[in-house]
Amino acid sequence: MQVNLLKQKTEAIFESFKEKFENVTTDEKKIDITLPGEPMSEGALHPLSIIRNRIIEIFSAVGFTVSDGPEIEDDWHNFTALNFPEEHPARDMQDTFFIRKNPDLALRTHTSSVQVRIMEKHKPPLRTISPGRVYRNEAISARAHCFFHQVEGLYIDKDVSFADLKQTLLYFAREMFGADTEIRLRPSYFPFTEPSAEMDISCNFCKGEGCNICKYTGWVEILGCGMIDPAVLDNCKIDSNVYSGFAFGMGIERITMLVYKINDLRIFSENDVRFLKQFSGIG
Ligand code: 2NL
Repeated sequence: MQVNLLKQKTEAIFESFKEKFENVTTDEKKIDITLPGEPMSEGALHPLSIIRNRIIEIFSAVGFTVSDGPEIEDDWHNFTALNFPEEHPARDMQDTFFIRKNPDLALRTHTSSVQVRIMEKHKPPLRTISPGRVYRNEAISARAHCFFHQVEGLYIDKDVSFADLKQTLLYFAREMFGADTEIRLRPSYFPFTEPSAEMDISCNFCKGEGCNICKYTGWVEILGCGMIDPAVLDNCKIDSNVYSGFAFGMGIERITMLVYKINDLRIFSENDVRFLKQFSGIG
C-alpha cells in the first residue's frame, strides 16, 4: 500500500517535469553562447617547486647542469664512497631507513649519492647540481621531517680553490636573497669535505638589528660546503693529484621557509589548499 503511494507520487512528479520540458519552445532550448563560461580553477606550483626551480635557474646561469639519481641507494653510493667510516652514526638504523630484505639498500639520506654516480661516469670538468627528495629516520617536528628536499652541487676541475667556492656561493646568496646580502663561512665538519664550512647569510629581515629569525645574531645559516675530500675523488676514480673541487648542500625547505617566512615545515606536506593557494601566480 505504502509502496504504491510512493510510486504514484513519483510518477506524478515525473509527469509534471516531462510536461514542462516538452512545452519548452525551441528558442528556450538554445544555448546562449554569449554568457560567460564557468571559471576553471587554476593549479599552482608547490612553494618547494618554486624555490627549487629558482635555485636551478641561478646555478644554470653559471654553467651547472642538473642531475638526477635513484631514491633507493646502495651503501657504496650513499655512505662508503663519501668517506663515511663504518661506525658513523648516520649508518645507524635510528637515522636511516634501510630496506629490510636487503640491508645494503636504504632510502638515500642526501643527494650526494647522485654526485658520486656523476663522478664515476663522467670525467672533469664537472659542474652539476642535484635537487631531490631525501629521507631520514627522525621524529617529526616543526624543524624536522622523515623526508625533505635537498640541492647539492659540485664543481671539479684542475685548480678549483676555496676562493671559487666562496665566490660561487656569494653569487648564489645574492641572487636568492638580494644584492645587498653578505655571507659568512664558519669552520665545520663533514666526512666528505676537507676543509668544511657552514655558510650564513646576513639577516635581511632585520638588517642586522636582531630578530627572531636570526636569533638576534644578524646571521642565518643556509648551507654546508667544503673542498671535496681527496679520498672521495679517488673513490670515484677521479685523480686527486690532478683535480680538486668544491661541494655544497642545502635544504630546500630551509631556503623556502626563509624566503616566504614560514615557521613550520610540516605545512609543506599537509596538502592544505589554504596554504598552497597563496603561492598561485608565482614562479
Ligand atoms: C648540508 C651539507 C653538504 C656536500 C654536502 C658533497 C658531495 C660530494 C662530495 C663532497 Cl659527492 N661533498 N656534498 C658537501 C658539503 C656539505 O651538505 O648541510 N646539507 C643540507
